[in-house]
Amino acid sequence: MPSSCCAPSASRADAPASPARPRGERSTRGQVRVPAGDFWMGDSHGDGYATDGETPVHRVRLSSYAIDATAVTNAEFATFVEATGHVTEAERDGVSAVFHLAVRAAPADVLQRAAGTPWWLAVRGADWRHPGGPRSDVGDLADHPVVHVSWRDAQAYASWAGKRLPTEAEWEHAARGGLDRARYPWGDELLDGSAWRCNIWQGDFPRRNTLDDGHLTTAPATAFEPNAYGLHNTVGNVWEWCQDAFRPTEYAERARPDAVVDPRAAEPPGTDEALVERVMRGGSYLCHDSYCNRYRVAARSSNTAESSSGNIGFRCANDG
Ligand SMILES: [Ca+2]
Ligand SMILES: [Ca+2]
Ligand SMILES: [Cu+2]
Repeated sequence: MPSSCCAPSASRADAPASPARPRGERSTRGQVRVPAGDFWMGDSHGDGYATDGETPVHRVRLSSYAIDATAVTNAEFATFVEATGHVTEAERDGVSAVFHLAVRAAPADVLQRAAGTPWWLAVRGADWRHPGGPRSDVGDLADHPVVHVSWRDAQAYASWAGKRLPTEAEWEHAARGGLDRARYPWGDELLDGSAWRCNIWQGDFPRRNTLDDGHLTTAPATAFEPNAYGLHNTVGNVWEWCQDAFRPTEYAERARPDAVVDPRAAEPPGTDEALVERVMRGGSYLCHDSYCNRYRVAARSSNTAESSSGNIGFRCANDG
């Protein structure tokens, strides 16, 4: 199943939605402003997986908006948790998905392998404070993106912070940084010169990582050069939740001669909120040509709103 190849879905016990909390006062701290404009959304290169729905390429017009320059970090998420007492879905459920080479847990805490993706292990006690499992912590990772957060956790953070999640169109427009129809935030070539420009996988997936880019799992949120809009690590590092519900047919239904204005996916009616497939963008430290080339600005993936794993995080946006 393409949507689970980079990050498995959780099947959590019935859990109540997070308690409603007062919304924080609007804040654009850490955000860059993206001016109103048009761009071509989707895969102009024929690189994508057909089932992901990266085509047809279509013209999109966006109002101006603001978006975080980096993914939300562990330090930022810790401030939120201190202020609100928020308990993430992974903490409440007591389990989250960890890449096999990143597991730091007693054997008894390694519960199962994900079907079809045996490099994903369900680890008891893996959560945002313990990204590899109970024998790990975020002590040295304050400036790394927070992971093991579900879409619903991301919503709770954004609301508290006076922000919101980006729409899928906003995410892609910002990640492109004005380079129309390019593959990556810096152009069309993965490597220009010898230095890596993003944190993905080098070597033989999933066993041997040569660490050419310096990172087996997450890199600091500001690692690597930002794009022309000032955004770091849109592609690679961690997948990033977007606001929209995911449908592979979304672009096909939008395509029309004139630009689509401020698109957002319709909310699916009558579905359990926890099980709605939500868009994730940008790929992660596990992406590799041989397995999943979703480290491109056009690439799309999804997971259910309750899911979490060691390679999914988020950044926030704002109107205006
Ligand atoms: Ca890497
Ligand atoms: Ca990313
Ligand atoms: Cu991938």
